[in-house]
Amino acid sequence: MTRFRHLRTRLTLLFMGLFGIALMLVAVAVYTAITQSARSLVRDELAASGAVYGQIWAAQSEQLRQGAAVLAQDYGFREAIATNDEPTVRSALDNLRARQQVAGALILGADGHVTSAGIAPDTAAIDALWSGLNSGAIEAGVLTLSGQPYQAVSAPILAPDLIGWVVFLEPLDSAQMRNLEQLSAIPLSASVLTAWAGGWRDMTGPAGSAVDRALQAADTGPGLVRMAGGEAMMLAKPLPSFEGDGAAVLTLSYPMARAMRPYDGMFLALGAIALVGLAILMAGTWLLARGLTRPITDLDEAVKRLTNGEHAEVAVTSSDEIGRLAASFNAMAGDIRDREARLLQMVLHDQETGLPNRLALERDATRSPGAYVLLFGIDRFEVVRNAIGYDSMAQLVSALGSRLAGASGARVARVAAGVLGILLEASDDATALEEATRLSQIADTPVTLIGATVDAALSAGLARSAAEPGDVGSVMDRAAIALDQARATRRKAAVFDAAAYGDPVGNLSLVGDLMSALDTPDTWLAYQPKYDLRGDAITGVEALMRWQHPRRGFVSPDLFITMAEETGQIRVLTEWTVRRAIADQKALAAAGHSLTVSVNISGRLLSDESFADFALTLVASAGADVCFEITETAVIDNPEVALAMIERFSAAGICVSIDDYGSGLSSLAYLKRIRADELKIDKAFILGLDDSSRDALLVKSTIDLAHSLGMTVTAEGVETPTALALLRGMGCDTAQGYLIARPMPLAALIERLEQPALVEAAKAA
Ligand code: G
Ligand code: G
Ligand code: MN
Repeated sequence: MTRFRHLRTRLTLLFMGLFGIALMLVAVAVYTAITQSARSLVRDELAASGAVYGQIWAAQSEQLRQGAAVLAQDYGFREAIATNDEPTVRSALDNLRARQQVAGALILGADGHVTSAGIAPDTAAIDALWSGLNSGAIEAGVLTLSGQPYQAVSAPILAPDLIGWVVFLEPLDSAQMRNLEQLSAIPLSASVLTAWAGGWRDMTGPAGSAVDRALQAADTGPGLVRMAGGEAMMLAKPLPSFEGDGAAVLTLSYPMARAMRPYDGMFLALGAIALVGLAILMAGTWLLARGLTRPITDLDEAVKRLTNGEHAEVAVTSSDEIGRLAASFNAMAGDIRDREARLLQMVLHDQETGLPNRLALERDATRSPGAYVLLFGIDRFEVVRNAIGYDSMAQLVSALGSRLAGASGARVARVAAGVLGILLEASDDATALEEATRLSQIADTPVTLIGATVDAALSAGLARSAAEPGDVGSVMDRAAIALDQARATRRKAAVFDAAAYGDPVGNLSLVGDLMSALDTPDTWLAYQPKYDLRGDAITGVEALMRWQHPRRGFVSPDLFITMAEETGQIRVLTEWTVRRAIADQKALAAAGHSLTVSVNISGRLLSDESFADFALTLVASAGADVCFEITETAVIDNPEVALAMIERFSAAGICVSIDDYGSGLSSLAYLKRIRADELKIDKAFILGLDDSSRDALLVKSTIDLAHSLGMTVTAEGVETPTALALLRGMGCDTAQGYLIARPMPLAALIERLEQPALVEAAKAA
């Protein structure tokens, strides 16, 4: 049944099947009743005809017997027989035969002599006749002459002793049978059969055995037999015969097909009525089933629509189970719709402020590709939040949001904790930037929260919604980067600058490349000599890492050091540097130059105690003379730990240097607490020494300050003799810069150290 996809088809087929079965039963019953009645009709008719024939046979026998008796008692005839007067006998026989209209007559003498008229009896027939009559077993019966059955009737001739018999014979031929057939109301066929070679003369095959079967059933009347032409009703009546018992039989038969013929029309009509009924039933059931299943079909389709996320409701047309199901379905669909709406509301809104969220803004942005996404970042968000608390911060964000909404007329979304965003329609970057700047000044008036006022500042980042070829990330990402760019460059607003952003993904893979380039010829340390102004000699070198990328070429240390710091790989890199610097220092010593080697140590590493353990062990075991230049590029996370570590370096005899002094966040407090041996003044001040008396003043006072704190001073970026002379005059201890030498590979350094030219320019200054 699974093959039928529709309930109504199944119902229709079911009903049709049931009706068909009922129809079949009725048809079988009608057919059986009709056949039964037809059979009994035929049976009765055959039985009646059989009885009639019995009477006819008896009457005919009696008539013949009387005729024969008349002749047998005739005196002259008896005389003629007794005297063997053949001509007289014959003439008497002829006369009587003519008078009685008998087909044949014969005289059978007791001595076996035969005189016949009208027939020519054969010896077999004579033998049968004589033995029957002589034994007194039979007086009348069927006698076969040359294959033709005759009704034979005898009368004894007594003179006064038995001298012979008169026998009259009437053929049982087709004419006789036709007469008999005409006596019946139904067109039956009659025939007299005689035994022949174990069967019946002229009746072979199924017909013959049908006769045998009919004979067996003769006691109960006519019976059904199967004949060559189909089923027939047959009555078989044994006739007395001179050839012995059961040697002759009368059969009356009637084919049942003929008996049923009058009903053919009726059966046809019944069949037609059944077919029409079936068709009407089919149409009716289909209509009914469709009516019944329509609401179910509707429900089925509604469920499909609901599954596809469409609106789905079904008409409630009844109050029955299906009607209630439809009503429940509608209620359920409504609930689902409401829940979806609530979910959507939740998904698209910030729970804290109720403002639309990042996703909502993103969706708006994809719908208007010409617009700009404008993000406002609340400056120093965490700091302010820690100061005023989370609840107040949420209020502050809401307040700024409604101010922005009022000023821009746009829907304000909360994109991140400290970031609000709108969609801005603008013709070009310049107008967009102007509007962004105007809007970010919105926070200039303080916001009042629970009676107190809070100052907030906004920075803005802009990005066009439609991505341009080569743009990174989503528009939200680009706007967020633009916000970072604005903050980094201390602008109120900035449009996303792809060039300035660079290629962070590429940079990330760069770090991976760098890690695998360590200990290959692609990486090495370059050394820049440090010139001692008092002794006029090279006393040390600074190790500076170099990397020749197989595809990119020379990569600036500023880039890869920063990347390594930001991805956590700086430790591996620094360990490599320290190891290599110590090895190179050994090589230098072997060449006859004992120089202090300065290695740059990132401020980031000063929170990693295990790095200190590693470095101290390595330096101690090598007995190396190294100086650690602490670069302050990154914020030192934990000053306490950093200072303790610096103490450990000092205690282990490693010279500690404050690198790039003046460019970072160095404060007097920092100088006071750090236990350093050397201060390296940032090259920015030294490069400006020639033409800025202000820089000269700063350098001079820094040198004095460092000296008074017990530190030596190194000046970086010494490019001119003038600068060197000035530094010398200011009491600077060491100079480093292009004037003396650029950073160079180890081999070049060893070569240059042999040449007095290296220090000549510096000496002269
Ligand atoms: O060598 P260059 O001249 O371009 O140096 C750029 C920056 O890279 C300098 O500030 C220097 O401190 C830093 N630098 C060079 N090599 C190393 C190193 O091995 N480790 C650390 N931490 N910084 C280095
Ligand atoms: O570690 P530190 O930041 O001090 O690294 C020194 C940096 O200064 C290196 O990048 C080095 O190449 C660079 N440098 C060294 N001498 C000079 C110089 O005389 N002029 C300029 N412009 N840069 C220098
Ligand atoms: Mn340095």
